[in-house]
Amino acid sequence: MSQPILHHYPGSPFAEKARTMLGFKGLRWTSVIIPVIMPKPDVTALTGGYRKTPFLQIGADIYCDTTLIADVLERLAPAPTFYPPEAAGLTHIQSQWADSTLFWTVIAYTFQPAGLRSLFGNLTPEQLKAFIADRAAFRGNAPQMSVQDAVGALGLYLERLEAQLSDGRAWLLGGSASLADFSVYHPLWFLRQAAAVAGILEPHARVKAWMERVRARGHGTTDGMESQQAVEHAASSTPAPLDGEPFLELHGLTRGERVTIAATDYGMDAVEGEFVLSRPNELAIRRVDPRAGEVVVHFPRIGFRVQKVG
Ligand SMILES: N[C@@H](CCC(=O)N[C@@H](CS)C(=O)NCC(=O)O)C(=O)O
Repeated sequence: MSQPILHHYPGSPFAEKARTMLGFKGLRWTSVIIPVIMPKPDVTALTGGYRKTPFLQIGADIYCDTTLIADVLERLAPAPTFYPPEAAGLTHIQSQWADSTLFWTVIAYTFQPAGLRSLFGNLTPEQLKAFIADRAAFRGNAPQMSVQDAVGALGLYLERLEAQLSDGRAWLLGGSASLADFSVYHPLWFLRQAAAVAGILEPHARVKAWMERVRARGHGTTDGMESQQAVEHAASSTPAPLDGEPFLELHGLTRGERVTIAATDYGMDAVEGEFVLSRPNELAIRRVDPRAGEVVVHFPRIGFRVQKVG
């Protein structure tokens, strides 16, 4: 199997989640830096329209969303695990809370004027305008929150995380790291980038020490690649075979039907193709792209909607 390729950009919190997950697994990976805003022609060639950051490529298989990327990395490198038995169930529950509620609370909090200056002070007014217009279109059903509400909520969330660590445990769910650590880490990492408003972390000594433990695991070892090369790599690869895979029939849809798959929260651009994989926690479609050739695009089941075409 070829080395995993992460398509990402440095300032993305979810990309930081993926980078720290790769570091935890001690994996060697290829880094492709993608644009921060649309258009992203090489991204679209590979994903068929999904535009969120990051995504993972293995040959001609494209894995969208960090929840699924975690499962793929777990298959590639089972140890150390993201899913320690002592935290079974809770791992996914806390991770889902952090990737949605905590993430959007941090976004609302950091996007107050002083935070915006820390984060985007280096952009020209035109670049900032383009970024704001891009993200307004991207927002979809994402939760909206005032800065005042976000200040109150974030303060409480940080207190709760501090309480979770109060028995001296090294990781959020016990003595072993789990996926929850990476999901809670990335919004707080982003908060730190907004230096002018990051003081809200200060009273939380255990949270800060825990963040340092996650950071210290690093990002793994990387090689670089241009996005165009990644498209060529997909074109010269064959998707992993899916023969003999059980197909979970929900919504009256069967294997081989033409469907679209789209996120239900935000960045809801639909990807169309032939429905080829339906596992309890994973969906995939096969599509043929003029540049990337035959690719299979995979999504987690939770947070995505499958619809029959026509
Ligand atoms: N549920 C997704 C969320 C990804 C996400 O929201 N990524 C942000 C960047 S942190 C994004 O796509 N922003 C727009 C863009 O990069 O074009 C995941 O877990 O990967």
